[in-house]
Formats: sequence, structure tokens, C-alpha cells
Amino acid sequence: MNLNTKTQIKNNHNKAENFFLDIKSGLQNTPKKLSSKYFYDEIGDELFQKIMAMPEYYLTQCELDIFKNKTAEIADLITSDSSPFDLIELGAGDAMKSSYFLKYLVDKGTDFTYMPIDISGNILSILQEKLEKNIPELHTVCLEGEYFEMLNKAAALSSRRKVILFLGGNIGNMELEEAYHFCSGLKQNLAAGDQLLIGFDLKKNPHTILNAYNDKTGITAAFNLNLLTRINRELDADFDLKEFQHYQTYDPVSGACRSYLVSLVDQVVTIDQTSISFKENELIDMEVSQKFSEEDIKELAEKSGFEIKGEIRDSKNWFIDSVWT
Ligand code: AVJ
Repeated sequence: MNLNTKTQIKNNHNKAENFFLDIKSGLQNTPKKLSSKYFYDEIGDELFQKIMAMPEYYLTQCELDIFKNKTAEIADLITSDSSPFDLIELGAGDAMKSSYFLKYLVDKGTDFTYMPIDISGNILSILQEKLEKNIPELHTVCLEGEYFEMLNKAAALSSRRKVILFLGGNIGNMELEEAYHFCSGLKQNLAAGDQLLIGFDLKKNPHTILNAYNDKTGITAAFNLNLLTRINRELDADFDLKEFQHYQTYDPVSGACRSYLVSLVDQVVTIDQTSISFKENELIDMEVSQKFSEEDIKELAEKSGFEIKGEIRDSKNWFIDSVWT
């Protein structure tokens, strides 16, 4: 296959059907649960960009600090083997942070193809336009779909060495058990010499963490509630948004920062033909954003079969990008 600069590969097979089944089974669960991976429709993408721009949401600035100011260090870790490679970014979004790294590599004449993977085709189109304008020399292949499915696609397209980027604390959206499972699966999919650069938000003052997810302006609340709007629109449901309230928690012991929607009244919501009843104060578990200690990171790497090759921290020591092999 000829990998030109504008390739975009989608996997929309059963997308709507899977969304429907996932939402329905999540709401029939006790406690009720929705997956945060569905936050990212067009409005969700916009709201997340607003979150990244909020002063409370320190994660963006921390990882930007790493990618802007320690670019050479990252490149040294990743290009110590000088062979050409595929740079595959999981959950690339608008590549706000990684684009500094991409520019750096292109300017140095590095031979690589950038393969962003994202569940949102909308954000990938935005990304592609941005990259064509700002880094026209870059070879990009956009992959729209779920992580492992699209990783397999990427492997089928090219047999070059792989460097996987998993930034922004995206790993935090998994429960710890899920994260072990995910990293082990990744390790098994990679060949010797492949690398993973993975971002972790560190445990820190609990107020700082809670504030990042509990902003006074209500953007994070709107981000959560938007999933109900999406379900109303795409699955013909009748959630009344006024009857649900965002509630955020952070447990500094486990490092789990969790968001919920609270039903404010006894109510019945209909999705397609299915009725879902809510008791007053019943919760929908919406998202976990897991925070890590250095020991947690070491344990995760070891348990999943990786070796830590190096790590880069932001100047506040709030965030780590760890390079595993
Ligand atoms: C995109 C997963 C990194 O968990 O910090 C931000 C998503 N949720 N505010 C995170 C999010 C609420 C974010 N990640």
C-alpha cells in the first residue's frame, strides 16, 4: 500500500450498533455505568479542548512543558535506534502536545510515519488539516477506531519498528486492572525493540487534582452531561438534563478521581424501546481519571512485562512521560 500524506483509514463497522448495546447494558448494570470513551462526539471534542485550556486543568501545561522544553530528551530516548519507524499515537485528539515533537523530528530529517489513532473521526479531520498546514513534510496516516483494532491495522500496513505514544494521562481512564490488561496486551502486540511512551498524571495535593475535574465554570459538568445529549440524539432517548447533576470525587489513597451523574429525582428514561428507571440520588458512574505514584508506574510496567528505559518529568514534577521497552 502506498502511504501518501493524506491517508485516512476508518473502521466504522457496527459502530452505531456497538454504541447502542454498550450504553444499554451499562445502564442496566448496578451501579449504572457509561463509558467515557463515548464523550468524544463533535461537541465533546470541543468541550475537551475547552477543558485543556482551563487554568485548573494543569495536565495540559505539564505535558506541554515536557514536549516543548524537553523535546531533545524524548527524541534521544526514542531514536537511540536510528532505523526508520512508525510513530503511532493512541487517542491522538488534536495532537496538541505531540505536534511539537513531530515538528522537531521532521526538522531533524528523521525517517518516520505518524499514525494517529482516535475514536473521533471529527478530531482526526481537524488534526489532519492542522498538520498539513503546519508540518507539510510530515507523512501521516490517520486511523479512526478503537486502540487495538487500529493497532492491528497499523501493523498490517507496515513492518517498521514501532514507537507508541499514549499521552495526556489517557491510561488513567482505565481502572487499574484494565490498565494492566491493556499494557500486557500492548506488550504482546509489540516486537522486540518497539517502544511505548506513556504519560502518567502523578498523585499530588488532592485539592489540586479535584479542582482540575471540578471547575467552577461547569465545563467538566457539561462534558459529562453531553454524553446524555449524545444518547438522546443518536439513540432516540429522552434524558432530561436538568434532572442530572455532575458530582466529582478524588480518593488520594487509591489515586482514583471519579465523576458521576446523580439523578435528582425518581425518573424513567426511555432509550429506543427500553425503559431505565432511576431512583432519586442514584448514580451513573461516568469516568475514572487514575493518578499514579512512581511505585504504581514501576509496578504497572513490571507486571505487564515492560522495562522502563527512561522518564521525563515536567518542571513541577506533577506529570511523567515514561519510556518503556
Ligand atoms: C483525556 C482522559 C486525559 O481524564 O484527565 C478531563 C479526560 N475528563 N476532564 C482526563 C477528562 C475530565 C482526560 N483524559
